[in-house]
Amino acid sequence: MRPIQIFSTLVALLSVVSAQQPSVIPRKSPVYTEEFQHTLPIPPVKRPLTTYHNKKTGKVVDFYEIRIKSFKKNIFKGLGDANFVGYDGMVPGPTFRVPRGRETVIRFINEEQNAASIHLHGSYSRAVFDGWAEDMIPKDHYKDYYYPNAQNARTLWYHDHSNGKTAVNVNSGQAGFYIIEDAEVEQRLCLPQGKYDIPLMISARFWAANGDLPDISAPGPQYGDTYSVNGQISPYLDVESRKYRFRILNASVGRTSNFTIEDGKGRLLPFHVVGSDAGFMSKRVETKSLVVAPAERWEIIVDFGATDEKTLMLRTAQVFSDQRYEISGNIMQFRIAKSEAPSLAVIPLPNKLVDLDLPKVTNALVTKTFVFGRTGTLWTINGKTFHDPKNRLVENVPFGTTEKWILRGGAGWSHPVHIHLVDFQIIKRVALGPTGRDYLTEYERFAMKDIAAVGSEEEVHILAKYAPWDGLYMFHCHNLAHEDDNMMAAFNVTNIKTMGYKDSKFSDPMTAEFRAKPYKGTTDLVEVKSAVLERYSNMGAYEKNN
Ligand SMILES: [Cu+2]
Repeated sequence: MRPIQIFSTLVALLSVVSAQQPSVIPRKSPVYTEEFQHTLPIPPVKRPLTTYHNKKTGKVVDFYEIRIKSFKKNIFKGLGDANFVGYDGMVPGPTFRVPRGRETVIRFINEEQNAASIHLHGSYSRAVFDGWAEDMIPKDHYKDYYYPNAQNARTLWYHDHSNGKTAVNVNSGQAGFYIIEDAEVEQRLCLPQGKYDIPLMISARFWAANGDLPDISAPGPQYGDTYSVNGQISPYLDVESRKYRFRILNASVGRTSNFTIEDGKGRLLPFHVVGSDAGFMSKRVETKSLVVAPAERWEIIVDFGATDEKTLMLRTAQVFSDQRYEISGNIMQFRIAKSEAPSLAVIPLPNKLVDLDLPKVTNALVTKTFVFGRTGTLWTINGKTFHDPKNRLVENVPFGTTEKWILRGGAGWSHPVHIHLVDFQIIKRVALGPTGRDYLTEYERFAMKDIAAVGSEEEVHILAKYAPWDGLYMFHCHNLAHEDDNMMAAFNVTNIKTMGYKDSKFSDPMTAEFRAKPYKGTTDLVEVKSAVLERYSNMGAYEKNN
């Protein structure tokens, strides 16, 4: 290598280091003085209020009701209470655990000033039930969301998706887990169940000096400097010396994390990644670190029987070019006690897990490129914004076809890109500059996804089949500050022959029949069962014949 080459290589290497290690910004939030003094909260499991059995189709529909309401909670000892708005007045909201194949109707009642829209992230819901940003529930109104739950077992989450206010509403607590379970598959894989299967909603937030949530409605970066897990800052969790299944969700407004599990001497405990956004992976992947971008879900198996340590720490490191604050990298402490059931810990995980439903390219492959960039003062997709109704529909996709989409980011920012309706396969990541990665992580290679982590100076290539319904859907950056300001667009899955819809009833998200209605103050469960659930379950929304 000639001296000039060595020099330029050195410059390139240094620029990678400096780009990945932006200067440290002082903390904005108060110091948390009760680290590892509070146990990890586990959100309660939501129970249905009534159930409808459809004699004609054999389908079962469970009915639930959730109220969006404000509540106060003290977060910082010695400071004032924080004002949250959460599902059923808690953060995270209650957890849904739904057996695969049982349909649900969930009535969301909004008691608050901010209008709400609810997206069940990870579900192929019809467009009218998908949480279209303008299909909002005003104060004292309700909307019934009808979900199919026919997809393979997976960890979904429900969260606010309202127009321009998603960051504020999610940050103030509007997020919860929704799990589709498949007992047969989970037993075959010998995965930890019951109290050994724990959802972890991890959020990085800012807090105001008075202990409240700050107003984050103004445009600008919102990376947060203080982590909470299931709503608790720096919790601890008592575990037994055996295997656990953790369903990790990054519910942060903007920050990507890189998780490790460390002992007191900085040694990393290896763990297995078994599930992703779209359920189980094709094989388990052993790793010592896990990058989780906003809205991504990764399921891991941690064997606390594989260490002699009494405590371990879930830690995070800085990733991408996210603004770097003085962050305590210590997120949660595990305190390990001898197992009550040591025999379970010795059952090995199978290497092969499930067959993925990979998109097949049967048509001449259409490739489309989307640039996630900056236009003037706005975040845009190919220069377009969601707030511009005339131009926000950027693609028509013929129903049932497979397309390759190239998601291209710029320098200095990361964009976790979410495409509604579909699961996709990430086939390639290209580095566009010195800060970009040119590889897929090992766990991305064996997973189906609904979030693609596009880092600084990266291009991510994905393959998806646009099915099983037609309709108008959103795709956007899931850094919610970018999404609100205005990095979101729409695509239209259409009938091949007419480029229109076979039936627009479920395909136009603003269809009047399904919009929010005034809430009278009580719900008549007899009427719900005899009329509402019967009507939904007979309207054919989820019959795969179009
Ligand atoms: Cu973004």
